[in-house]
Amino acid sequence: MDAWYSDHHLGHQGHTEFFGAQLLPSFELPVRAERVRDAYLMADLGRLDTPDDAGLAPILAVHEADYVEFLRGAWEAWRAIDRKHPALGMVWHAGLGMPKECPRHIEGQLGYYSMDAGCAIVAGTWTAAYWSAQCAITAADALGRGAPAAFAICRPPGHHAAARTMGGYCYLNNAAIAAERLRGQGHARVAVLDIDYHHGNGTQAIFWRRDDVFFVSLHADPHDDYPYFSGHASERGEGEGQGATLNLPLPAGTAAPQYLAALDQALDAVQASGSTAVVVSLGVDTFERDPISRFLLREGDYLQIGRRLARLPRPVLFVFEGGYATDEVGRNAVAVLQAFEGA
Ligand code: Q9C
Ligand code: ZN
Repeated sequence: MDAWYSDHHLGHQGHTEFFGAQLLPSFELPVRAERVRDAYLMADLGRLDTPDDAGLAPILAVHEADYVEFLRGAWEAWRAIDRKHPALGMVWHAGLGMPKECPRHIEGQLGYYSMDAGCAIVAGTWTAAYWSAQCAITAADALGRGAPAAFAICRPPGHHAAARTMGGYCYLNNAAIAAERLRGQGHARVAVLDIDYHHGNGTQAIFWRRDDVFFVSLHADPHDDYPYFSGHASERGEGEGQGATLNLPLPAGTAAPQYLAALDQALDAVQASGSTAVVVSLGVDTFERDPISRFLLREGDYLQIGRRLARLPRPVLFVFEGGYATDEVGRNAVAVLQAFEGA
């Protein structure tokens, strides 16, 4: 399968996150995507290309225009206050619902448009997020031209971003944008299978009331881990989307046998959904040595995952999400693709 990658992600670096009360360099580093690209090339799976520029329209098909405008201008606005450090929100409207009025002050806007302090903004953040989304869009278009599978090496990741909210290192929801693009190609039903360690809360929210995109996710039980406020098994979608969301939360310490059993359940659900195209949110932060996660998958387990994913209906678009063990992130992500292709 071919893959898409853009160097523009390199401008999104030097951003920070809180670990308790300590402000640390973010775990979400440029080297992650470089390692995935290198492992992809090493595995000789196909061509690596830079994405086309499909413009803002496919992004605006998922995200609200005011949010996109905010992302584009946030760094410039922040510079009026602080010319040295990343922009980071610190006041939220949690529990109050989306307020009617968007604040004028950039600090207020950062809180208005975010769910947590996991999304610092630096000079290159918008450009990086834009081209990350373009990777997913161009890869989806390759499927539209008949490719059975494709790989979007996206950075920053996307699955925590909702229509008007950033969070958890994510600004634009690459997987949701790709799913929408596949819908536009005439697929009546598209599935998003999210195997990142964390619940894909943004993707779930975007498709919550829709039955044309089936969302299924395997992740750490939100009672115990980020994003805490969604991902429970009881969440099944609403309205038209009732039944089109399926969450399979797993406990800390989950290893391959339990994980693969849940994956089988997810694959059966995708099959039953009648989807004719699938987006896989491919996070490998399920790895035993991932620095922010608590599952225990080993390198060889990613081959097992890939073999099972070969049961998915085609075409399949892999969108890179999380994975923070920088030494192994490339090998683990590409192991999934290799086994998928070889199966
Ligand atoms: N110390 C993805 O994997 N961590 N995002 C919160 C902060 C947020 C992960 C704890 C983790 C977000 C795409
Ligand atoms: Zn994750």
